[in-house]
Amino acid sequence: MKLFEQTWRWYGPKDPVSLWDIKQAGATGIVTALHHVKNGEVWTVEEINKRIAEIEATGLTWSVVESIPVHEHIKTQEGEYKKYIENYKQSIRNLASCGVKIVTYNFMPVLDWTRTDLAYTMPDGSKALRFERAAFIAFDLFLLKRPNAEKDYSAKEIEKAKARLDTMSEDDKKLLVRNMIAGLPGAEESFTLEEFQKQLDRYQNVDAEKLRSNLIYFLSEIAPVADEVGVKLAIHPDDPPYSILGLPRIMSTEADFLKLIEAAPNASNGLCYCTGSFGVIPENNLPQMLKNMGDRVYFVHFRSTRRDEEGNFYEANHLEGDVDMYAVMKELVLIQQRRGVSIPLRPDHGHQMVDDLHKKTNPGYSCIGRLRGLAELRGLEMGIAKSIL
Ligand code: DNO
Repeated sequence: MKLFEQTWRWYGPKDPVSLWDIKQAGATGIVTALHHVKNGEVWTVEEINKRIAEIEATGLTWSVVESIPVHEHIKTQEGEYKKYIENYKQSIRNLASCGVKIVTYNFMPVLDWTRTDLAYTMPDGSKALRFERAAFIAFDLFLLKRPNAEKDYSAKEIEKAKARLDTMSEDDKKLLVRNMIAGLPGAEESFTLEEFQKQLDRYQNVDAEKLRSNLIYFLSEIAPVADEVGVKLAIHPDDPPYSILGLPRIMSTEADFLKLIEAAPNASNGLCYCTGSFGVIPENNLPQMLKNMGDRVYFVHFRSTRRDEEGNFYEANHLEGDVDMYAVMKELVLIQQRRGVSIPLRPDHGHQMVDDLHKKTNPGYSCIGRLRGLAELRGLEMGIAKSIL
């Protein structure tokens, strides 16, 4: 019986969650990146091996890279993007030569994931991550003051955002700005408001079509290298999965992903199936997506969100929220048996809870909430697998 490989994201030696904590959570595979290497530079064999030695000293394995960042110039095809693509290829080759064979990346302009609130109090006292649309629009219109931003919203939304702004103290505003642009864990960059607007401006002439063609170009360059050295590439969907701040989005639906496969059918070209990101759009039928794209799923993030009609969502406990975890897990169980492989899966995000409420933790990446998530997910999987296989 093939069960998922239990993995855990670790931010390296500075992560307040230690490798021993992770081992005690029951994970065997580590998901990490060389966060200290500058975006665009080659990951050397020496640095990769150093990280492997740290991980293996605890009896764990470096299973998945999350992520090798894609330099902004590759996304817009400016400046030295060709050099950055060559560096990316070299990093893939170096990782393969050290035995690390799954590489996650994303192609989101400027920002990786985005939330307005990193400590939203749940009824049980734990803290969750949240995206609140009125706060987000207030940020865009009144704090960032993005030129022409008002065109993206209805009069009602603008009014609501104004009212929301009026409830905020100066500290609340500062915190919102920081949450939006200072970089969440794993994000590649952090900015001041001015720098941020400059980054947005770089996309003025890059619409979704252009961004997609830049991604396809990038894939047409790196996928043959990945094929050759046996590395699987796993693109992460957009989070949230729709356009924000006037930026184009190209990886939010099944159709988006299928276009990539059509354009670059290489065996290495695959998906990081993230229920939390895809799950924010009600039209995304998650079990069906897994059914249709299962052969290309090389890495899995499981988490659930609860959305409402206004476009707000918060991150729910792993088995709650809008994602039908039973249905997606069942598909995953079937895919693994069919393919005869254990797919690496990690509990994505978790509530800050229990003792972690008194500690400084990485938003979404505290220990106990993810430990709870992983425990629930492995139990769910075993229950399904033993009853159907
Ligand atoms: C957030 C993560 C993302 C993800 C990247 C992949 O918690 O899922 O930061 O790692 O988008 O490149």
